[in-house]
Amino acid sequence: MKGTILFAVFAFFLAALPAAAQDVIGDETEIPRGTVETLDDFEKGNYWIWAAFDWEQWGPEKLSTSARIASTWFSNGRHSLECRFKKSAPDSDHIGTYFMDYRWNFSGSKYVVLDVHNPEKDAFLLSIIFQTTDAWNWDETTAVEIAPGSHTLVFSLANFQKNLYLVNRVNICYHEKTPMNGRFYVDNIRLIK
Ligand SMILES: [Ca+2]
Repeated sequence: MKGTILFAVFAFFLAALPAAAQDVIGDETEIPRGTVETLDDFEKGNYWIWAAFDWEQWGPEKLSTSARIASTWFSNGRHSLECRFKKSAPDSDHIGTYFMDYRWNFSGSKYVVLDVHNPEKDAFLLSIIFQTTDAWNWDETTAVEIAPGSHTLVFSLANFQKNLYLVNRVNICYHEKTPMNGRFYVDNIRLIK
């Protein structure tokens, strides 16, 4: 009887854990302290598109096939971005990207942090690419392996500090590990100063 009650209490605490308790991976193992600025939480519409045939002038076909608002998984509010991808073909690239354009000034930002959910049975890798300055530099973070489940990703921006005054495009970049058709979800992309 005592065991049953203990188990029930334990199960209650497990169920009550907030989304923020999911594992933190990437350049830090804890969410860094600092001023938080939300880049997108997907609650006010969709400003993202996916790299498709129009990117082929820059290289082979990408694996990204759609970027749309979803409510099947989210870490804040009620919505996230669902990014779909297809498995590579012999002549295709092994990445897919999902991007948003604007002219941001992220000067002073030390980290980009986002919540990611992988509903598939296999892992993939994910990085963030800021295309910066009028030269459109390709400022890419180290890719992190995304196992099935939910994670908070922390990427250091230490290598791009001098370019952050002008960010033209933010790319979420999927890197294929096991060829598969699938999807992942992204929510609460924020910058930490
Ligand atoms: Ca959200």
